Amino acid sequence: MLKVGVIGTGMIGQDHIRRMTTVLAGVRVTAVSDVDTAVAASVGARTGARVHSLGVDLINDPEVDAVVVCSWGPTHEQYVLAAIDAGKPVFCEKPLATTQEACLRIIDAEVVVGRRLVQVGYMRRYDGEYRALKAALGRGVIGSPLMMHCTHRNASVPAFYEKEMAITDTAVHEIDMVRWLFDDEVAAVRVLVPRRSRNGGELQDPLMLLLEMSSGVLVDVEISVNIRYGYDIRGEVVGENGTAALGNASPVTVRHAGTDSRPVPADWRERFLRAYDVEFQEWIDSLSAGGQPVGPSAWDGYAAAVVSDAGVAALRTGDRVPVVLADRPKLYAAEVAA
Ligand code: NAD
Ligand code: ISE
Repeated sequence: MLKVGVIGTGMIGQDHIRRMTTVLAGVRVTAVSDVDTAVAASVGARTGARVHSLGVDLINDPEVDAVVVCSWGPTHEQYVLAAIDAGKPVFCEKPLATTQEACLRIIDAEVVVGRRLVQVGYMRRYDGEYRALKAALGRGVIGSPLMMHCTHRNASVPAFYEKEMAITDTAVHEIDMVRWLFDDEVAAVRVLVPRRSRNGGELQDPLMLLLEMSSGVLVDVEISVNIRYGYDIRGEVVGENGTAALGNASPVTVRHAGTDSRPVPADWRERFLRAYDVEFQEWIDSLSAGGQPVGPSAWDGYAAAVVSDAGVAALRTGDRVPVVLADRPKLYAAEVAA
């Protein structure tokens, strides 16, 4: 039984605690921590996990074999580095850290240890529809991919959400996904800004991100974070001989009074429910078998951060910004996008 401690008991922290407590096998949440001590205490009371007021005490708790970091992005680096220092595997929600320099510090620490301890929460790699899309591309029937159209719509975002977060917090999922889907790196980024939605206040909402892959594939990503009607994720690859798109499967279609309608998920918890389950079960199984995590690595977290930094620069300047990655350490050399 893998004993897990969770730092950050907000929305996704509580959702991951729920799945590790009531859905998944071979895992027990033994400790929780949050700067909001009241919320941590209530989660502890509900689950029986012990409560630490400091995240670092949770990491060093002998009843914690592995750490899950679900606090705000700017706090990730300190906890991931402390877990590496303690020699404990750490699953860190995206983004790995909020700057590429911080991601490089994490990579350096992991390289010194000489084995993988870090996995980053890019869960789209575990989603049935994205996996089917990758398999369809692998079969080659649509020929070489030429372009991809992506849509990332949130019904709303929290009050603390800032302009750049459309790229660093939201589109970062597409940034990771296309690296994995095409087994390729992003070479350059552009951002186009359409007329603003009145639902978005001071945000530049929506916006359009253009990613140029090294192969020449061009990816456009619409990011709308106040679309109101629900959470809508789409993707379609255009190849030489055809197209392949996410199925957007819906559990039900209702025809009534001259309309044909399907429910739209409310948020990421509903849309990616199964993907998070598979992501965590695979992580738990790999650690329980005594191995290293095999999901998105610190290198993937770093690469996504470099592209997202380029996206923020493109948003500020209107320029096409090239992406330049550091040399990939040997520790991550054998990685194939699984
Ligand atoms: P949230 O605001 O609901 O929860 C974050 C929690 O972290 C809060 O309870 C806050 O008190 C706590 N916290 C802040 N600073 C802390 C610190 N120094 N130490 C310990 N706890 C601290 O936010 P959320 O929506 O749950 O997002 C948390 C993280 O998960 C973010 O990095 C976000 O990008 C990521 N996330 C990922 C997905 C996904 O689809 N993979 C979805 C949502 C959020
Ligand atoms: C949130 O942090 C997520 O990761 C969601 O998947 C994304 O859709 C949302 O825009 C982010 O704020």
